[in-house]
Amino acid sequence: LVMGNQLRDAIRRGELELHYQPQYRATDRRLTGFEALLRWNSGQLGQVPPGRFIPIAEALGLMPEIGEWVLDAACRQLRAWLDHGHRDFTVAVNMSAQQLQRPGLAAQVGAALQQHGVPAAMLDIEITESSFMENVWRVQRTLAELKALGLQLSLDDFGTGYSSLAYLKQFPIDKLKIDQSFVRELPADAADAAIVRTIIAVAHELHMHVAAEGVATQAQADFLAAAGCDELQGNHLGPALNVEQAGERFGVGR
Ligand code: G
Ligand code: G
Ligand code: MN
Ligand code: NA
Repeated sequence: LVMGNQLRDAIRRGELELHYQPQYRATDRRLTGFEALLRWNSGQLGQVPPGRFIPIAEALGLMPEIGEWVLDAACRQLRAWLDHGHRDFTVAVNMSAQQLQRPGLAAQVGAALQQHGVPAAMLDIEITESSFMENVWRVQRTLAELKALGLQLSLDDFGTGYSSLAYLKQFPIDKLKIDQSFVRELPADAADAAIVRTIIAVAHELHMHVAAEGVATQAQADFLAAAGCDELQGNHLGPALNVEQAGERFGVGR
């Protein structure tokens, strides 16, 4: 497998990079943080999207090492922005179901925060509903350990997996991220509008924040803000940016 062999050396060759998609408070469009998104610029294969290489990395058992690289890179960048005097923002890191199955994840996250001198509350970990499908007891313990560090937990792609409202009761989730498939046809599609309003209501009733992703138009942003969605993320507000471009987003209100 060409991709597997290339992927094995990607870290050593410095081919991995994090890009940062800005997240904004819906009411006043203040920057609240960034989602870190992994990019692989392969010398042999060119740009490979994470949707293609992460499943292969998982199959080959390379994800623990790549995940550790992501965590370290995100915490290092958080520290760099803190050192530039930026305050009151978070960086969100995606964790696959497989990563959450590994014992010792919370200790690893705690060590990365400590090594870079980053307050835990500035780190947001995005998990998906698929994480709850296997070894639910282990995942529950890992999430409790992560929460005990003081970081934030977000449930990504919400509504697309095998959603059960029981999960929201069972796990210490701080934020629901409405999947972009429910945002795409807003505001025209009545079913999507109803689903989005309902997710917002459930989240707020359970004292969670709610974010929408894939916000691609002004009309979508306006609908979501009016519906009470707390945060907006998407190409209308800003695509995933390289580190320099992301840094320019601080203090630039929209
Ligand atoms: O940026 P974008 O289309 O390319 O991301 C596609 C998917 O890859 C997203 O669902 C995102 O959560 C996932 N992804 C991006 N970066 C990471 C990462 O560092 N770790 C994991 N596990 N998933 C990631
Ligand atoms: O973690 P996850 O599934 O949520 O990754 C988010 C993905 O969505 C990233 O790959 C990001 O580039 C992509 N994305 C962000 N905003 C938009 C948008 O407005 N439209 C579309 N089509 N994709 C988006
Ligand atoms: Mn995500
Ligand atoms: Na998502």
